Amino acid sequence: MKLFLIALLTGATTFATSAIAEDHTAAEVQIEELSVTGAFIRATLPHAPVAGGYMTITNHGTTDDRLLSVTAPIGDRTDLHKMTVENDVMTMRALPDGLPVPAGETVSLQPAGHHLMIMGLNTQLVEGQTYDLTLKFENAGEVTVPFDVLALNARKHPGLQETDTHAPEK
Ligand SMILES: [Cu+2]
Repeated sequence: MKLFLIALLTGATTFATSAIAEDHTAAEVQIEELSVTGAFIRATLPHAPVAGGYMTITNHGTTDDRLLSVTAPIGDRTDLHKMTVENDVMTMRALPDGLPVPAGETVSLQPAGHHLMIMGLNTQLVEGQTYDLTLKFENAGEVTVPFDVLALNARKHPGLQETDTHAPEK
């Protein structure tokens, strides 16, 4: 049974790698002193109720900022989530006060770390699509960011050159 599962996972990985071989360029969006890069949402199976969103936010300024909320046209609401491991079990918690983006720092939202969770998804997300999500920051204000839909198991945007990420890899 375990071998079967590994075979399945390996197959899925191979599929994803070939699927993203086509050239995706990660958009970089600037707002005030912030830049947002590598934004993507994972594709979903039909009728999936939720989808995960990921991106990297860099604060080039000298003032701390905070991602307060996100709105997406494809769901009822979008939550900011934090992934934590408790007793070897991964759990997700909402970040009711938003996500801090301290001055001079880069914050990565990525699988197994902080992420956006689009709830009440109203459409199936298919690789190759792009959706505009609106991010609202405490200081920088509102900005619209294009999120590319990548493979179901995508771990990062292939157009993102950044190698330094802070969230734990699990
Ligand atoms: Cu979540």
